[in-house]
Amino acid sequence: MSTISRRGFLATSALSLAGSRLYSQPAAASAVTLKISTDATGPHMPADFVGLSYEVQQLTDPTFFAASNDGLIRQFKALAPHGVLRLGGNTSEFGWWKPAPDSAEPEHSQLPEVEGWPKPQYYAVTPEAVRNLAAFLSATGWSCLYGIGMGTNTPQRATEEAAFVAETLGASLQYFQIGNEADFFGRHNMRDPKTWSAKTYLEEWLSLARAVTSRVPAAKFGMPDVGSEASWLTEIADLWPSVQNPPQVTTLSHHYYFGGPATNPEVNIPNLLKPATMARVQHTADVATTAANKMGVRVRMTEGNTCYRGGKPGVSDVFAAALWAADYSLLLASNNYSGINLHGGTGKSVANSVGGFLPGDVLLKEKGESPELIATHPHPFYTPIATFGSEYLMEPVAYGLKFAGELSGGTLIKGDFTSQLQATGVDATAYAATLPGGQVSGIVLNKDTQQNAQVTFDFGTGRTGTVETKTLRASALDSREAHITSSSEPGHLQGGKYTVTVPRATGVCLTLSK
Ligand code: BDP
Repeated sequence: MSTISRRGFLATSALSLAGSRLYSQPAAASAVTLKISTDATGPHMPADFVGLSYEVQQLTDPTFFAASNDGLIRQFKALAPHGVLRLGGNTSEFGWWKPAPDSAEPEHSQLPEVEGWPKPQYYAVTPEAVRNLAAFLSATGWSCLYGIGMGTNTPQRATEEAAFVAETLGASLQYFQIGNEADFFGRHNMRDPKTWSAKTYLEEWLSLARAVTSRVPAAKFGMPDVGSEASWLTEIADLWPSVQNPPQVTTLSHHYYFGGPATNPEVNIPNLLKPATMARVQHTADVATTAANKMGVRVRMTEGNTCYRGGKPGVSDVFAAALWAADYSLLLASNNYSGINLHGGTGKSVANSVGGFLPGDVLLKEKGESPELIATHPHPFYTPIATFGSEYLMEPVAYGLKFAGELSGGTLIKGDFTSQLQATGVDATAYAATLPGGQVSGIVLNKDTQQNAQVTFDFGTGRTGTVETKTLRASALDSREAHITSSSEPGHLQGGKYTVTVPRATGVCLTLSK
């Protein structure tokens, strides 16, 4: 790490200017009353809703996911007491299972290089890495979605790996995924684009999953883990009734990146936070949940973030990403998703997953930023937990995920809260849930750069109790920090109501005691 202290880092003058412009107008407050009816029960948000996604290649350093990696374990626990670690990414197509130190490396397919896709460099996944992963999961209280390769794998190797992983991870293994973003295999020369489709994918997937199931009868799966084609979920759900002896699929999965790559000017803070962004998320959720309902399973967003190919400095690594992550997570929870995994890891593993370098670094160099300043950014830029030397730090995007996790384990309360808020002209969203302990929590995310929102929660006349408040905030949307602070004193309801002012670019979570 450079000599510039990461936490003491101040935004560059360009960023500070942008920040002051974002906050230059006096704030108006728009007032709204949200009726919180605990009878209006919506989806259950699992206790382990919050998750992270890492490249399978991360396993090539067996000391990373290991019981000895205290710093990383601390960050996982700080993010969520129970979370889900997903291993996958583009690099999962280039790993091979090496059961013993003297196992011979298989012959690999000769693949041409494709921009934005890993160079065809293969690496071994070893029993040591999987054993250490098991200990890491026990130490964190997290479970795992384990990614087995599809692009260059064979049923035999997939089966051997699955058998070892199932036995070693035990109850920490939620399910296997086989293949990452197979909908892009045509584009990436992994398969013949002329014949590759949801149907041919399903046939190939079934041959691998059936092989795994023959060795591990209790094996569960999530699929198809598409990068963009949500229509594959629809097609698979339509084809599923005709599948003979179907493997046990518990989850339909897809990925989501708001935009990309870093050089794309459309990837900016205003676009990330505007209501139309979440309207598109809602559209995909409608497609995905319709397919999942048909199959009697749930949906999980297994890999995503603000900006593909490793993120964009000034968007992915700033407070705006925290508000985005909180809102995105809760919108998916209110659509009955079982969880979300934001992608990240070390700079090297993610750079390898996209062809060897991060476009965000090129962008910073072109802007004339010095190597010392570039080193103060997290690498990859979107990573929820950043690695700085031997230190691990939760980035703003992780604070957003953590904040959304306040409702984990709860039952969401139905209501058109967001529409009501947005009808007043403020870019804010709201969610509410009954928590397992009987408390009621409401979260307001004010993404507006100008207006404060004055929100009255109406819990019903006769309801009494005290209110604890947590705030998700930073000095500006483009600040490289995020904070979650708690109220020092509890508040009180008045006539069953509680009013809170949610300043622009701030999130507030209030929890009413049982
Ligand atoms: C996804 C890949 C992942 C990459 C990520 C990115 O699955 O391996 O790291 O994009 O582009 O499509 O940042």
